Amino acid sequence: VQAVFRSNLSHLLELMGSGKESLIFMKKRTKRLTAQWALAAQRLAQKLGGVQRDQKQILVHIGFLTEESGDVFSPRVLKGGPLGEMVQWADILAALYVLGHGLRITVSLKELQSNLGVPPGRGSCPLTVPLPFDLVYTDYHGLQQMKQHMGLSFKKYRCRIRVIDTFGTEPAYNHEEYATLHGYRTNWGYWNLNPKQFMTMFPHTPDNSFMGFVSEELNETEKQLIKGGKASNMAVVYGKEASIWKGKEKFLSILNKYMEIHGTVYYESQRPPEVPAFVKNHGLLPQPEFQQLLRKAKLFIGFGFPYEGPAPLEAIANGCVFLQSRFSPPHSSLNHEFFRGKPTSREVFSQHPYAENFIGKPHVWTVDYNNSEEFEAAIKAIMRTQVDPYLPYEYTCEGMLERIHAYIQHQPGRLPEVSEPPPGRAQLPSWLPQLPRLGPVSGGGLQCFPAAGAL
Ligand code: U2F
Repeated sequence: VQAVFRSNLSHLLELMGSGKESLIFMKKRTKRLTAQWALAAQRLAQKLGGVQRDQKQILVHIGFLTEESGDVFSPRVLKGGPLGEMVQWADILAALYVLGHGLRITVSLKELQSNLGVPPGRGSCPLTVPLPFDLVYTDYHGLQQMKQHMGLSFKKYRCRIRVIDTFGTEPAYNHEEYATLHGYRTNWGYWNLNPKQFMTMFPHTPDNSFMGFVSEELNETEKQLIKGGKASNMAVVYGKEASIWKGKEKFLSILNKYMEIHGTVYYESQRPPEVPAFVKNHGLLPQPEFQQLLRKAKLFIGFGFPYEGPAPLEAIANGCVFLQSRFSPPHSSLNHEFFRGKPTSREVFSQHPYAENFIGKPHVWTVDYNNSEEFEAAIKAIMRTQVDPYLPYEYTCEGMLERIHAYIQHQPGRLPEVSEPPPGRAQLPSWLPQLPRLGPVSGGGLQCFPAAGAL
């Protein structure tokens, strides 16, 4: 069966189910981006000409949303908790659907079992049951659940699985024997998958694959309108959880000398004590209202956390300059609590290495926040700088569709298992759309992606 591009997403919205706050967030996003996806599908169809695409049967099992894994995210959707993962899953679903593949979506163990053909209540299935899917997209939680409940089928079919893995998994941590011998075993496991089966949020290593997400796109009229409507002295702080603001009074008071500071920090009844009185706090905003705020602002400023989220790309796409701190020494699982136990020792040289390395000035300024003069000089220079809204192609709907199409078409459904860790850093396959680099590479540059062989 041939895959046919789809531009009506209402059936996808039904497939996504309902109830959880996280699903509601994702569905609203998908609905809002429908026109953008449809246009991208048209463009990609034109680009591909009449190329034949097989329709794949795909299961998407979002493990972190299942009750069985604790579902810690859904209750925090309206409280400033992480939304980056939900942004990404919503976009993955949309892309697969728009590309015309057959989709099943599961967010509970029960649904997973019934789709896998595992008898419910049986725990692990002792037999090899044929897997009715060509591809399965899941996360680390889902992987664990599949291993527990698929019995012998898991080993047989694990080459069809793709793991959505924000920060990536380095080969040394993936390869069981190597991990065991060299101290790279983590709680997330040593799954002996092909490292290409792990798909990251940003393109930071060719060892894994790059999945990404999309940002809302502007047309020329909107771009002009935004440029005209910018308040040159308006700053929005990156951080919807109050803890991110803790200990940042010094920077906030310097910034306050020049700009009107806005925040979108979640609060229950009172202003969180971490947010100074001179800040205009809007509370956590629905995504479209957050975009509107970014459209008016000149500066989006990060204080070091969260790492590698979608918001800076949205800010840059809406014509903001993103100012962030350089990390020296770099942060990694060896020295920072957040990364501890993650299956990677990649060193992160700033809050958002992708923004630093792939976008750079004039859109992105990475400075040493410990140096108040450098910090203050950057703010002054940014206020004088004119920037256009900018969205890298790989984060447009067309870019994401093209990439996922390329993976499905060219990456074999059955990725061979690894027998030993690859000797060095993998090369990007030639069929993958290449990523252009803008701005100068500063700081750690690509050195922050150490070669697997160097470990
Ligand atoms: C990242 O997760 P976060 O959710 O903290 O990432 P953000 O970049 O802050 O933003 C996610 C979305 O939240 C939206 C905004 C972004 O698309 O439009 N938003 C909103 O709806 N309302 C608001 O008031 C403010 C923002 C990352 F994505 C995860 O992978 C990491 O686990 C996490 C921790 O490093 O950081």
